[in-house]
Amino acid sequence: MNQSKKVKRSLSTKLATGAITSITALALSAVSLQVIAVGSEDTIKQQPLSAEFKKLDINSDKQLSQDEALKDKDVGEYFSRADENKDGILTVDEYAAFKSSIQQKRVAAYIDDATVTAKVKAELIKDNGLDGINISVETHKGQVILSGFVSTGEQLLRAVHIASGVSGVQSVKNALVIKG
Ligand SMILES: [Ca+2]
Ligand SMILES: [Ca+2]
Repeated sequence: MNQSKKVKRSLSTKLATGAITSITALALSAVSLQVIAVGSEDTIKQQPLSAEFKKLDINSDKQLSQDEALKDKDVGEYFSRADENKDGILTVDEYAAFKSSIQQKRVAAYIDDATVTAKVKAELIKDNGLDGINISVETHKGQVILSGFVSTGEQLLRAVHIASGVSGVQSVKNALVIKG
């Protein structure tokens, strides 16, 4: 393994650890997250996950029964998906593979939402008809929420229209208020 790969691996290990405790802790810029996420594809057998596995494995038989797995919210809910060979128990490999795939999806979803927010903001700022208006943009799973004040109904419709046209936007919820 070359040096840059090693650095990436250790970064992505940290990322994986953060994703377990709180996804909101990943409030880094979308750009740096994207760089880290690229390296996270090969982090299946990292320390943090095997440590978690040990904690869950109450009877220390190196496998998780469905009851033991219940204590982990992700795996408890999707046990059969995590149990790849369908033998009713999870090995550390099955557990780690499932957990890391979930974490990667979360990171990817977070990056997507942050990117969509940035793109919508950029488009709104670019638009002359909305000049000087401060619109807040939030995105959750592709749903964009616009809030703040506009001067006219026309501006409101324009903002919603612009946001709807941004790639990655699933829907736009309007919470804009027309200043009377
Ligand atoms: Ca066990
Ligand atoms: Ca299994």
